[in-house]
Amino acid sequence: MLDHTAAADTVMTDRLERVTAHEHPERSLVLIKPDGFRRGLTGEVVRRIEAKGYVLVAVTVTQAQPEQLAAHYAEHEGKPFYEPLVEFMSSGPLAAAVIEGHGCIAGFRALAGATDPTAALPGTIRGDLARDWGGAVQQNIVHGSDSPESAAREIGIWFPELG
Ligand code: DAT
Ligand code: MG
Repeated sequence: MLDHTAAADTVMTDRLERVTAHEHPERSLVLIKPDGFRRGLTGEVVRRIEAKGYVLVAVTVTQAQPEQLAAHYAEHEGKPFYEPLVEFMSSGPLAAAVIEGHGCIAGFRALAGATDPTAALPGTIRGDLARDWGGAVQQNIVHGSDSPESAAREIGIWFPELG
């Protein structure tokens, strides 16, 4: 015989889990780097994010501060491209955004394409919109968080009010 109380509990649990899952979908930190911002590609990047189905939680235009870049790129300190990278990221305004949606961390990295714009496949942001200019650092239009831990850390750097 069906236990109506247990059945109702199960339905309620499923509903709560669904509600909870939708209330806390994954978030990622996206930067439209100074090359992308300068070239007027912010809208094109946001268009691709929205066309994919991810939702903008926050977006702002800002001049990156040295402390923000030191924190953001701490993992690359000491690498040959680190100083050129910080200089490039300081070379003009950038747009920072928090996007939301299940799987959006990996999903945006797929939209962005490979780090090296020469290798990035056509159809990706970097493949379609970026190229190698022969400099010490690759200018590749966008940054996207690479893990949930990075996303939480990076959102705290660029949007302390959301961290
Ligand atoms: P990604 O931005 O794809 O996560 P990353 O975190 O390894 O790549 O490096 C940060 C940025 O530094 C990258 O977007 C472009 C630049 N960069 C990385 N590796 C480089 C290299 N070998 N030569 C020149 N620039 C590089
Ligand atoms: Mg990275």
